[in-house]
Amino acid sequence: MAKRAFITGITGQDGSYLAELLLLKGYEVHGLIRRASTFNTSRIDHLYVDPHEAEVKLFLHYGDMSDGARMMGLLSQIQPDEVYNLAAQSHVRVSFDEPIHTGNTTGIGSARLLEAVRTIGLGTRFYQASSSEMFGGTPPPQNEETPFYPRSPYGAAKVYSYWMTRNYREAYGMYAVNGILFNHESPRRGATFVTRKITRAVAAILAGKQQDLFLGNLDAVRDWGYAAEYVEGMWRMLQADSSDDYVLATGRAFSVRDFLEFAFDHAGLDWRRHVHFDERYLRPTEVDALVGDASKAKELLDWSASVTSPELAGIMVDADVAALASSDGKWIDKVSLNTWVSTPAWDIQQ
Ligand code: NAP
Ligand code: F7E
Repeated sequence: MAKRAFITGITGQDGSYLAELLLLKGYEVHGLIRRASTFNTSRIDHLYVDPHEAEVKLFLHYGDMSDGARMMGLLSQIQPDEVYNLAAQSHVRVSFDEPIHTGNTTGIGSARLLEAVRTIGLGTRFYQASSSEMFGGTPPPQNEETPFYPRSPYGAAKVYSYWMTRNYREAYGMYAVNGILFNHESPRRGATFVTRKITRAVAAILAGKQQDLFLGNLDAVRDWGYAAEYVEGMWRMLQADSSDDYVLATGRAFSVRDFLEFAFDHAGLDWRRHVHFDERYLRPTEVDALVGDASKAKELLDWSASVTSPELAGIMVDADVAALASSDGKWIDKVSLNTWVSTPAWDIQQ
């Protein structure tokens, strides 16, 4: 019998890579998607199979992290072996604008799902997408023993989900793990996270569609890995003999300025001629430095990251240049030019 997995956040960056990985491993994959007035499945459209032509292994279900009754109903119906909770309002800057919504989805949403898993009582294994943002103000290197000091509503919501996951493990003996993942990026990264904002700008500047890129704090230090490698780590956490919490990271530290250098250099451009400061991209409280120590995952899961930030910047620039070229330059017209460059047309700070 094929294993059955349920993924929340399947339309996101990580959800799309995880769905690919699990399908390759022979799983039947079920994903939760939000009903939207526009299509939000572009990252998983390539996995669609026409049920008239082949056996379907990927099923999508409407639902929302704010709707616990729906989760209960879905899990009773699907009866998954593994649940991956990846859904979240995942943008740190946006969480300052929407703290209550972020708490409801990124925080209490996990509790709704844990409660549904506990109630169906089938021994389902549970993965929680915890984040290095939980460490926030605690200086690096950070590992599983590092104290939390969240510096945003997003970080605080993730700390709540982390402890709920541990509590369900300890109170009810559930197989429930926290993957504490440091920043991981890819050509599928959301366009308003700093790495993708930079690599898309590089492609647009090369194509002569854009001249300026507006950014906030260039001194922030992050440990950027490649998302496609991190989903393998998630899966391994659910295959271990017992449940535990693990950090996934590259262990390498780079600033936003360094990433700019890698991305612009890769395209033969000088970032200093294009990048400008805009205070609207600063956060009320910043996380200065996140650098992970993933030695526990190496030792117990045999997982380690092989792609580091300089290489990742190249992968992302190449993908954005190719995407722009393959759409014959028309992509820039899909939305107003201002939404693609760094100055939003409306006053949303991201
Ligand atoms: P992402 O691209 O922003 O994807 C988030 C997913 O959550 C999307 O599928 C989104 O659906 C869904 N979602 C948001 N609100 C929802 C709601 N109320 N109900 C149902 N679904 C909802 O995030 P990601 O980068 O793939 O990250 C995956 C998870 O890992 C997130 O929980 C994130 O917080 C966490 N994390 C990420 C990183 C990182 O560096 N990427 C690091 C540590 C932890 P739509 O497509 O409809 O918006
Ligand atoms: O910011 C600085 C910004 O938004 C990185 C999420 O996946 O990783 C992500 O959170 C740094 C910050 O990611 C701009 O101030 C400068 O210091 O790409 P980001 P993040 O906040 O680290 C963690 C691990 C998660 O869990 C989250 O879900 O870059 N920065 N200028 C900027 N950031 C943005 N977005 N835009 C700028 O213009």
